[in-house]
Amino acid sequence: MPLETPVHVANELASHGYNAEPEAVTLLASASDPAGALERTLETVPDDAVVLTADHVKEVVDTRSRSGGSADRTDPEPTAADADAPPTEDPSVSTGTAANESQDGGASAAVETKGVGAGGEGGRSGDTAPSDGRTPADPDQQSIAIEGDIQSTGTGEYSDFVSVFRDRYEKLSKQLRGRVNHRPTDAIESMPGNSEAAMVGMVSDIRSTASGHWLVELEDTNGTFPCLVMKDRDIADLVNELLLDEVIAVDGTLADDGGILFVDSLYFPEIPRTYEPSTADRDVEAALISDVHVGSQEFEADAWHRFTDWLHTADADRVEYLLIAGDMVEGVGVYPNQDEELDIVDIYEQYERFSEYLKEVPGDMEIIMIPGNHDAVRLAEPQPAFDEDLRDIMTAHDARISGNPSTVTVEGVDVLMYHGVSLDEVIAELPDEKASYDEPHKPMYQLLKKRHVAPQFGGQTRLAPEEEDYLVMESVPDIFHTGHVHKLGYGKYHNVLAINSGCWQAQTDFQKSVNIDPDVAFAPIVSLDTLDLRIHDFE
Ligand code: D5M
Ligand code: FE
Ligand code: ZN
Repeated sequence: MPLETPVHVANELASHGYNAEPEAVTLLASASDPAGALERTLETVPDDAVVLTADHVKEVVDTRSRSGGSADRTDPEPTAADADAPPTEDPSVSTGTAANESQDGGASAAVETKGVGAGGEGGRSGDTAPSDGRTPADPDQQSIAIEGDIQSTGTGEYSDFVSVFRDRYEKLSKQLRGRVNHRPTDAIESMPGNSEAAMVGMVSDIRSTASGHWLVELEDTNGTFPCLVMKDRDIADLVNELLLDEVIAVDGTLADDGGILFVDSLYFPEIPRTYEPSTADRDVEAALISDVHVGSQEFEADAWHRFTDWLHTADADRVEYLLIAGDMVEGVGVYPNQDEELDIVDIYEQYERFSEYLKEVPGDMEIIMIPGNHDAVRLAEPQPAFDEDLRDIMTAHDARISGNPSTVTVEGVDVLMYHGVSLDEVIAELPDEKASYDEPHKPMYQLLKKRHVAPQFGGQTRLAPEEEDYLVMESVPDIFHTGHVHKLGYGKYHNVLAINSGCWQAQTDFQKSVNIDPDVAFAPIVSLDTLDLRIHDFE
């Protein structure tokens, strides 16, 4: 059996009696020789291990020898490797509302007060419709602007790869130029040995040397130059965070013969620490969800009903926006053997059903949605918005539809919505303390720091070469909203609120085989005037 897909790897491991961490599976599947890697891992894993961990795999597979080392994090300014900023319990994020707040508290408060609401348009049909405690929103006060509905011009030819890389380099080097006195590679090549030099470049290779130092090759529009990060320097810890194809800046001193740069400082494009997010002018909230997976046998319809019932209560009066970050439906043929777990096998019928579920959302709420990897749009990112056929199916609630990623400005607050496929890769590549499934906001911090939603080309995440690199974060978002990994996590990175919403799909067989324990039926609700969060659990 070929082993290149994670599901094959997971099955193979299961047949040897192993459960595996998702990260271990991803690492094995992305190894150059997955079958060999798996065999070697099984040979070396201790006999008493029940769960195969990413560390087991890393011992055998060449993951650029990022053994992770938990060296101190003394971060040189201003590179600020603080993807370890306060996680979930950050008081400025969670406003003291316990994670299990009122799943039915709201519903039971749904006394028949001003029974107007969205009724006919958005109310649930049938006799289960909740009595509407909700005061309808005033459309004159609402505002939304959306950027991200790209028109693909890429043809997949070599020249497109050149343009997309050039554009990435241009956009990100602009952000880094202020940090260092950049010299192009050909100028550095002609500088005498021992000179001080700095450059902005795209990471084209990362290797460890025989003596344990790091050789990072940087590429600019002229060529490449080798940069050496000594293992005993504080900045060596930052090498753990590097991904191929991201753009960074370095400065340091050239070797005696001028052929290599000894790095003193390393800079990421970064979110400025002093960033002050914009907020709305009034007390209004947005619910941020993703990964609904309608059509899957594991879609949690009851939890969805509890959520939409709650939206009709007075407790949700201020919730005027619903953002859905991809994977509306389960799709078909997304993963091998997926059909065994489908409740609805026809993709259009899945969207029809999804559209029915959307009707339960109060009609005065604005809905904004982007596609994910299970949706019926091209898989390669940037993903275009749903096409006309799908829009026609989903007209019921008049939702706004855009591409993945998109920046949605809701009452002045810029929300960067991205489904999140690259999170799997960031989690697989980086040490646990910097990115893990249990704390999905941390890999989001990494993307913010790199100012790019999917830095690595040619890996797990499929990227489409376009004339421009639409995946660069040219401006700083106020809120970064992703999904995909089916885990709830949130925190602030340099004042930007990062939220990974959970999902509405219970654990699938695949997820069971790789120990993914999804966070099901949570609705993070963010106040747009304070950026405070309350989390509702509808499980
Ligand atoms: O992704 C949900 C999460 O589970 C995400 O972290 C990918 C992972 N996943 C789920 N099924 C698979 C298979 N079959 N192979 C690899 N990774 C998988 P979602 O996009 O909802 O499927
Ligand atoms: Fe999903
Ligand atoms: Zn997904």
